[in-house]
Amino acid sequence: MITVVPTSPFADQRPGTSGLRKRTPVFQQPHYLENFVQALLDEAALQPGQTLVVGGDGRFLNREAIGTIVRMAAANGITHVVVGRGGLLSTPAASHLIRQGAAGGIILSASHNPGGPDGDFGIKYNTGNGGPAPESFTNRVAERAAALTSYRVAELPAFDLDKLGEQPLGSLKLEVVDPVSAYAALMETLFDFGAIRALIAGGFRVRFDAMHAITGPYAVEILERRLGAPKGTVINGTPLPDFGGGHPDPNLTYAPELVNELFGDNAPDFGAASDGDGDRNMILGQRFFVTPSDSLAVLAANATLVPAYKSGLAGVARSMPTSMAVDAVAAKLGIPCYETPTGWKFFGNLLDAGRITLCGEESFGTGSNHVREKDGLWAVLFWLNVVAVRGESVEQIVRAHWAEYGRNYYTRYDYEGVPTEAANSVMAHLRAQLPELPGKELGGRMVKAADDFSYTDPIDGSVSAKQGIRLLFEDEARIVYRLSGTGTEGATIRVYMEMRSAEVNSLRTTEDPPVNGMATVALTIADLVSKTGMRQPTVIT
Ligand code: G16
Repeated sequence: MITVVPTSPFADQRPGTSGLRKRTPVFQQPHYLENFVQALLDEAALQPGQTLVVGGDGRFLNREAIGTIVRMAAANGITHVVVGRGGLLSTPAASHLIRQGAAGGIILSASHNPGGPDGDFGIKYNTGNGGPAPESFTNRVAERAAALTSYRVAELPAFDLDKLGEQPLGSLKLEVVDPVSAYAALMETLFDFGAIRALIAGGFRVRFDAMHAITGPYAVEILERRLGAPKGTVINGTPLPDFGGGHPDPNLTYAPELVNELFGDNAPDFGAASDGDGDRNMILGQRFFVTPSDSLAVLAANATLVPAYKSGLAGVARSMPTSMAVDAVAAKLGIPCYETPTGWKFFGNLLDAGRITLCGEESFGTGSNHVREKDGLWAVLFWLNVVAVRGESVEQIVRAHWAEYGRNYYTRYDYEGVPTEAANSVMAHLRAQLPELPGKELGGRMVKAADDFSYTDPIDGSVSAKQGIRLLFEDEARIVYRLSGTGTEGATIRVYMEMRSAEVNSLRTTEDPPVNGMATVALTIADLVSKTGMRQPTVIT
């Protein structure tokens, strides 16, 4: 039986950088999730016979939300839903499953944001290419959600998300699949598992922190079972609804257990972590942190050492605020390097059109054309494959890279929980100064150009304006300001600073990088401290 439930729209159902992310209690309001799902399903308009993939990172509310989505899918005429067992699917694994012939997928996650009753929840739609729906789609979803008057939900026989196989539910076939096996098989086709296995068998010590998030089962299967790493290589490997109270964001601040071990005595050779939904990664060597921007550049430079990319890269892409380290690699390889706005969705068209093979972001995301999401474990395996072939440590590889391509120092200051008006006033103040900044000297550097980044997609011609304020200096240094599109409380101002240096090997990455000297200029121009009242950033990466 199908019920049409009358509802009224919520004022805040506009997806951000990556779907709709809100505090969990917001999603627990009556009709809140249902309204948004109805808007998604209306816009996706799946036809009978088409498949919808559904899964999430296992955070609080995941299972209940999936139950609701299955009932609403049935009521909206969808005849085949594929769900990961227990409702679990990492974001890259969901992308892969969608690409196996589904029309689209719904992914439940608030990524690296904490979960639980007081944490965050999120939902997004991926299209048939496996990638996050483009802005044109999410804008229409927002319009539909803002005008919604009812949603449809079906009464179904009981179903079991923990039972593998097909369950007929009237006109809907629910198929519960193992969340790991197809993804693990895909990884085996991309990388030289034999070489990595031999590296590990030879005593190379790996530690992977799954942060009690989705990648635990994937990492145990791939690193411990298929690659022979000792049991215990994966720590915090059981996904928990509240991530064990942690903040599943793989960086130097939020992965202290891993960081302490890798920077301590008797450190393993290689450390890595992934986030809530498994698409981000952090790479560490022994007492060595690889910045995400450098990681992208190193992987691009070494791609031909890996089976999947042995014939070379068609091109690379990075989001605008990501450091320009990969640009230097692209220039040397003679391949195009695209600069897109922040948001993985902007890489989709370039990947689909075959213009790029690898892409990445400063926000701990790296990926390739194997799926249409960034992929944490993929990046770990890529690094292990490169280490196995080169026979050098992580630090040696990065230092050799700097020596060859130059070094981009990079830092990001985040100001979280800023009142929206104050954040908007910072951006407006910057925008107002753009015409007069070129030609000015700031902190000993000459401003070459200043603009508000606008992107024209080279494939479909769509334009995304106001994607971040850029101050470009004559010596290739940059300061970038933008508002995050993933926060759930107030606004987050991000200030990105970058400079290139010939002093490539004089400093360890953990020492205060010279780029921090740019902060005074960045904050003064923005009048950030007086407008926000925040003397210090909340997070520095
Ligand atoms: C999402 C997007 C990324 C983006 C990141 C941060 O990642 O997919 O492209 O870089 O958010 O975005 P913002 O700076 O707007 O907060 P994730 O891992 O959170 O899904």
